[in-house]
Amino acid sequence: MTARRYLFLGLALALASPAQYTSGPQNLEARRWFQDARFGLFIHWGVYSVLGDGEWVLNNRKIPLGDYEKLPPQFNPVKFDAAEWVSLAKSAGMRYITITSKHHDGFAMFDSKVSDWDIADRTPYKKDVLKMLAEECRRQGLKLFFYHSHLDWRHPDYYPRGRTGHNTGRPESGEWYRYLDFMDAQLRELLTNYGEIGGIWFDGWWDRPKADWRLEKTYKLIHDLQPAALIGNNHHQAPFDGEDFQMFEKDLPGQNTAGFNAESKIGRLPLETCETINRAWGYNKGDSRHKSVQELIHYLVRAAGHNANFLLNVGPRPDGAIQPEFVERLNQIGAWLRINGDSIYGTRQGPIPPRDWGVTTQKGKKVYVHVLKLDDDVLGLPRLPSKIARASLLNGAKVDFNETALGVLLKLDKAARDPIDTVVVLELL
Ligand code: FHN
Repeated sequence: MTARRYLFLGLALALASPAQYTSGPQNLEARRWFQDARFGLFIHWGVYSVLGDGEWVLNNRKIPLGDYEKLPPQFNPVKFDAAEWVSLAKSAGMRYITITSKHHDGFAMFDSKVSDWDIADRTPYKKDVLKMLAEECRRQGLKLFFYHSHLDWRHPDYYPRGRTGHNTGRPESGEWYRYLDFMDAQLRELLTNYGEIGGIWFDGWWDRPKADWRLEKTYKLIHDLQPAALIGNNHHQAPFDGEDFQMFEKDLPGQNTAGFNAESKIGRLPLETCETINRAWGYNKGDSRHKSVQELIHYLVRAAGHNANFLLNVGPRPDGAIQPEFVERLNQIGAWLRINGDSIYGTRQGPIPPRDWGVTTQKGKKVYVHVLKLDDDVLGLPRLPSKIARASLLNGAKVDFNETALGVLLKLDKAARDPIDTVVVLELL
């Protein structure tokens, strides 16, 4: 083949296959930070909270848009205090917050200039809550991520319709690419007007899995504006090109008890799993099935043992208060983390894969064995990658162990065990 032909072939191949995304040093650093952080606060908040029936109420109750538009005038969160929310997350031991900038109802919780369907233009409160949160997060040293819904039940150009949002009374017409332009314009606002953002947490792709979402263009826009911003997309699939982390909804990576993750293949990106305290994401006044502190700590520990962050949700009330059942639980998790945090923050999955009795995490030469349930006074482990120099509890108390060619036995008397999580530190040689 002549040199000209090679050149031609090369050009044709380059045009046929779009360039793969390679994350730069700032982004890689942000990914490391993200993995070290391990624990974040998810906040689902919007005008739906006025009805106190979760964030899907527009779709579930088949509310005509004309009626739904009566909610923003009733949304006046005078008790919202950004400093209090961020302090609460901090005292829970969380290192970042992910809040809904726009959920499926399309309502922007920020002052958007490309729409008036937003908190500043439609509510008596008028203030941009995301701006206040962004400033407060910076002040208190937490990162802020925005949850942004691809799916939109109100925008006229979200057409053809997907699986949901059919009963809101929109005309059966619309210009799909005009909708995507609108979404990109709002994302540009979020990545321009709120300082350094941790990243964007997309959701709703699954509403139209076959559609051309133009993700490459949207992801490029985000990374061009803020190269360190991490993109995750709750599409329930293996990660797509251009994404920086992968999330699992209501399940640990690799599991599918909630039914969202049948197609979620674990990729090679940092992982996150999200869960609710009761059963609802957005405020639900009738839902009092709150998980116990122990259940929530176990979720955090098991997530770390699966190499994943835990993003724990609250759905604040329409007046801006976070209900006491949530506050109590968050504070108690924080108290636990102040004692046990070394075995969670900055760790990665340990050498023993997750087991029924618990999980392992690891930082350098320290392996943390999290014993969450044990019937006997002895725990048997398979052989570790190197010999154990010392075994102790996190408070320094010595743990007897026996290392043989077959594996390791840890002596864990009931009296010495912690009812929530007995953390044994194995220092490897
Ligand atoms: O439909 C949403 C739901 O309201 C909520 O935001 C959760 C959070 O993971 N995700 C979606 C369902 O996959």
